[in-house]
This record gives sequence, C-alpha cells and structure tokens, in this order.
Amino acid sequence: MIKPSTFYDLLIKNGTDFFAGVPDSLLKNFCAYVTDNAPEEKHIISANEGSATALASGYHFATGKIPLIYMQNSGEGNMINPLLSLADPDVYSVPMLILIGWRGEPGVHDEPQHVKQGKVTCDLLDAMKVPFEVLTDDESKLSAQFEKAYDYIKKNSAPYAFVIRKGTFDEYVLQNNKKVEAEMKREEAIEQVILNCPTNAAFVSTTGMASRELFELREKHNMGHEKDFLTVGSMGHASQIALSIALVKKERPIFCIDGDGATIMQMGGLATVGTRSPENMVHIVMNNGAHDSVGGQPTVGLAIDIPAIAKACGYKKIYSVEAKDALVSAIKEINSAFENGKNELTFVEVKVTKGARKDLGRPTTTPIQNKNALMEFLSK
Ligand SMILES: Cc1ncc(C[n+]2csc(CCOP(=O)(O)OP(=O)(O)O)c2C)c(N)n1
Repeated sequence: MIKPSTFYDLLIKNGTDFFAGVPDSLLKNFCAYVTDNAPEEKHIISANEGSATALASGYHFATGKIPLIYMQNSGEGNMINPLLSLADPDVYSVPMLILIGWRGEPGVHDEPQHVKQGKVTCDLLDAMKVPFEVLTDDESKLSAQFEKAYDYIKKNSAPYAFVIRKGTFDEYVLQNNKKVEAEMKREEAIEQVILNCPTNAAFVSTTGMASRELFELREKHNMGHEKDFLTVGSMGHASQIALSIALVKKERPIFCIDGDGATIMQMGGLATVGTRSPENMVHIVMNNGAHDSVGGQPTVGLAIDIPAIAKACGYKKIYSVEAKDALVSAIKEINSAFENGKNELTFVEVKVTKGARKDLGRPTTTPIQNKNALMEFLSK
C-alpha cells in the first residue's frame, strides 16, 4: 500500500503544491492527508470536478506550476468539458495531474451506480487522449511512475491521470475533522420527515448515505419502498428529478431529500426549481457541512446561507431548523398546508451532525426495480 504521506511528499518534490477536487471514498485517506497538511490556500474542495479542473488551470496560469485534481470516477463526466475545452493541448494546454478513484473496477464487487462508470473509466480517458496509468500499490515502484507522468506533463504541457484502485492508499485518519454542533443525526432527521409528512408523498433522495438510510427506515417502519426514488448516482441532480415529477404530478406532494455537498455541486438547480416554483415540492437539505458519505471532508455548506440562496431563487416558504422539535413542527406545518390546499414551494434546511450507523446497509432492490415501483406508484 502507498502511504498518503509518501505520495504527498513525492507530489511536493515534483513541484505540485496545489490541490483541488471532490472527495471520494477510495481516495479518502489521501484526501484526508491533503486536508490536514496542505496550507488552506493551496487546497480547495471544489463544488464539482469541472470546477476543480478550472481551479487547477487558474493556479497554473498564476504560478506556472503543475496542480493536482482529484475525484471519484463518477466525477469524470463533470470534468470532461473543462478538460477538453480548457486544459486540452489543442486549446490552452494546461499541465496537471489527475487522480481518479476507480469505483466499479471490473472484477471488483461494487454498487450498481458504479458498474458502468467502472467499465468505461479508462475508455473515457483513452477517448479524451489523456494518457494514464493505474497507480501501483508498491511504494518501491512509485518513483518510476511519477517520473513517467511528470515527464509527459512537462514535455506536452498537458493533463495526465493516475487511476486509483480500491485499497491503494494506506489508512490515514482525518485530524481536522470539525464537529458539527447539531441535535440530530441525518438518519434521525430523515425518520422524522417520513413519519410526519403527508402519507401520499413521493420522495427523491440524494446520493450517498441519505438514500441508504431512507431505504432502511422504510424497512424499519414497514412502509414499503415504492414511494422513493433513490438517486444512488448522479450526485447533485436529485432536486431536478423531483422538479420534473412535481411539475407533472401536481396533486402529489414531492419531497426531495438532498445533501449540502450535492446541493452545492449543482447549485444552479435551485434557480430552476425556484423559478418553476411547483407548489407541491418540498426540498429538504440535510446540512452537515461535509461530504459525510465519503469520509467527512468539509463542504462550505455551513459557511454559506443556503436557505437565503433558495429564497433568492424563488422558493416561497423557507425553514431552517436544528432541533428535532423544530423539524417535527415544520413538517407538520407543511403537512397541514397540503391538507388545506395552502401548499407552496418549500425549502427546509436541517442542520445535522456528521456520521452514520456502522451497520448501515445498502438497498436490496436494484435500480430498475426501484424505478419500476416508483413509476407504478406515481401512475396511481
Ligand atoms: C459526481 C460525483 N462526485 C463525487 C461523488 C462521490 N460522493 C458520493 S456521496 C458524496 C458526498 C455527498 O455529500 P452531501 O451531499 O453533503 O451528503 P452527505 O454525504 O454529507 O450526507 C460524494 C462526494 C459522486 N458520487 N459523484
């Protein structure tokens, strides 16, 4: 295995001192090491992977240095446009090193949302003509790989990628793990929402643990799964799925359970929801100021005023709650509004603590079963 510190030191030795990206579970130990050790102005946890590519480009323009960007392979899609229309040697030719966590590597069991992405991770790099190597897990071979990568990057002033297999990096525990002061865990908050919302509400939940928790809570309370669309991949897009369902199914309450990282990743979606303003949509952001599902790296979720952004985008009714009582009374109020026909586009920020149950399971239904059950439910 590669010690994150060894890898980081080699980057610094090669002149790479700027890091931008979105955390990934396979890169968790490396991301944690960067969070703890890179000076704050040299590490930006970006809104999405395209932003990371642009941040790296700006840093190169300002310093002439070779920056590094990191991401899960799900983020390759977000990176493609700036990679091909900004950093590519045919355009501005920006040298950078890209670290890509290889979820869904063929032959390694992984969740359904990673399977296709895992199969095409390297093909996408080939198609974009970005040379890459799968990173060794043998520290003695690391220098040779670095030499090859940096030779290419310098000669061609172009991006080069390392694809990172599961288990490549040795353990490193985030020290700078800021505690979020809140009363409830995300799972408790989701539980209160599903227990107090209108019984005919459909749900669209976000990527990561929130969807896993929603699935398990439905089991716990014997509620069935047909009301829920679990957005297991496609991070940041849950609110848009909810929006177009809400615009068609106007008689049904449509709840979106979002995360702060996901909301920020595709923040433009708030503007679309706000301006369309479906009266039957309730957008709930579980704000723990972190990418909790992939290691707890910070987001800017608690440094900005997300409810104010929603309000400015056109959401009509806004709540921001932290205590369990306050959440329950907000959801009950929303419930009564639906009963009285006074419902309007609503936004709820719930401040929650980081962390999840150790024994949290994963959905036992397939994505297709999930979709079919929801479509059947919505058609009633
Ligand atoms: C495009 C993309 N980038 C990165 C990931 C990896 N990923 C999965 S869940 C997650 C964190 C989500 O954070 P947030 O929305 O705040 O929810 P939390 O985990 O804190 O509940 C990340 C980064 C992904 N699935 N897709």
